[in-house]
Amino acid sequence: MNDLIATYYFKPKAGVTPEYAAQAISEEQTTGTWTGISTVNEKTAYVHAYDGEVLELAPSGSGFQTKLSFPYEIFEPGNIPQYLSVVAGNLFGLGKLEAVRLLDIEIPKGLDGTGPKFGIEGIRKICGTETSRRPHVGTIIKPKVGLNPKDTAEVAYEAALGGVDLIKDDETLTDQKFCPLMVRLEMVMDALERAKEETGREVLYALNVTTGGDRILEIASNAVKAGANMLMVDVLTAGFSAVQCLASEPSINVPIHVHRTMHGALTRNPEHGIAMRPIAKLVRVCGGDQLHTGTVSGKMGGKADEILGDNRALTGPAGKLLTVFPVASGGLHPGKVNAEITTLGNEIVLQAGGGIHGHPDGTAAGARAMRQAVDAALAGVSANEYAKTHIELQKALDIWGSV
Ligand code: CAP
Ligand code: MG
Repeated sequence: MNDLIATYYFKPKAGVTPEYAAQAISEEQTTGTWTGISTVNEKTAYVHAYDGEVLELAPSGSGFQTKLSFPYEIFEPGNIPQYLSVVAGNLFGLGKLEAVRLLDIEIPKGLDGTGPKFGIEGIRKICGTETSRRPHVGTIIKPKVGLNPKDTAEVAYEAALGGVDLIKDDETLTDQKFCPLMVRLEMVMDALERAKEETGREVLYALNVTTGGDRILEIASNAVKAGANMLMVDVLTAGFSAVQCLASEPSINVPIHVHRTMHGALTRNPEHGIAMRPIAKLVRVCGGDQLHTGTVSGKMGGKADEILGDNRALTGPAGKLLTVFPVASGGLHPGKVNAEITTLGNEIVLQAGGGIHGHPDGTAAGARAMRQAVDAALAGVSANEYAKTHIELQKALDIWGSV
C-alpha cells in the first residue's frame, strides 16, 4: 500500500465508543467534519476516494491504539507542513476525545523526500571516525548567551583541544549585538583551525542560523561562504520548512544539526500530543543530518525504549534516505556516558554543556573527561576504574558522581 499510515493513542470521552472515536479522527482529517455536509452528495461522491480508513483498533493502557490510513493522493509530495496538517491537524482538540497522541507515522515512497546530504557516514568521514565507530562527543558553548565572539572562540578552542567532535551554539544564541553571528563564526573557525594545527583533527561548529523564514537562507549562504562547516536550526521553533529549506539548497554543502527547543510541550504527556517518533521521521525526510532525540540519564528525563525507537527511526533503513546522527543532550556529564552508551549504542553524539564547562580544571579538561568516559565505556571498564589512571575523569566524577 502506498498510503500514509499514522498510529494514534486515544481515550474517548464517556459515552463515546472507541470505534466512533477512531472513525471521527479519520473523517475529521480527510473528507468529513463533525456533521453531515451538503457538499458531499451524489454528485460529489467521488470525494470518498479520499476517505481515511481505520485499519486497526485495540485497547492500549487506559485507552485505545488505532492505525489509520490516509490516501496518498491527499498529500502534496514534499510539503511537510501539509503532511502535518493531515496527521497532526484538528484532532487534538476534538470534544469527543479526552486525549489523543500521535505516536508514529509510516511515510510511503514518493512522500519521503530526498533526506540528509551527509548522514552519519558523511559526518564520521569529516571527523575521521568512520573506522573507529566511537560515539561522538559534542559540547554546547555555555553560558547560553552573553559571551562575546572572542571569548566564545576561546571556549571553542579549548573544547577542540580537549577532543570534542562538535561544538554548537546554544538555542538562544543567534545574531544578537553582544555576539554577532558572522563575527562569531569567523573567530570560532579561526580558533578551530588553530586547534587543528595542534591536534590534526577536524571539529564541527554548528552555527545557529535559526531565524525568520525570509532571512534563513541568506544567513546560511553567507555563513557557508565564510567557511561554516555545519549549521544548526531549531526544528520546532523555525519549523520543518526551515530544515528543508537549508538541506535542499545545493550550495549549503555542510551538515545540518537539528535542535528541538519546545519539544517537551508536545511530547511529554504520554496520553496527549505528539511523540518524538513522527518528528524524527519528518526531520529525516527534510534532510537534517543530526537530531536531538533525548537522553536516558540526563536532565530532561526520557524513556529508554522510546528514545531507542526514535534513534532507530533515524538510523534504520528508510528507502534511499541516508541516516541521521542521533544526539543525546541535556544534563550529561562524564559520569552518565556509560549509561547512555550501554542503552543507546555507539551511533550517537553525546553532548554536554555544563558537564564540560563545569569541570574544575576548565573546558579542555572537561572535554578530555568526556572522551575518557567514552573510552572507558568502549573498553568495558567502569568510569570509576578508568578514572584511577585518568585524572580529568577522576575530577569530573568527584563532583558529579556516576550512574
Ligand atoms: C544542554 C542544552 C540542550 C538541550 C536540548 C540546554 O545543556 O544546551 O539545548 O540538551 O535538549 O540548553 O539545555 P547542558 P534536547 O548540557 O548544559 O544540560 O536534546 O532534549 O532537545
Ligand atoms: Mg541548549
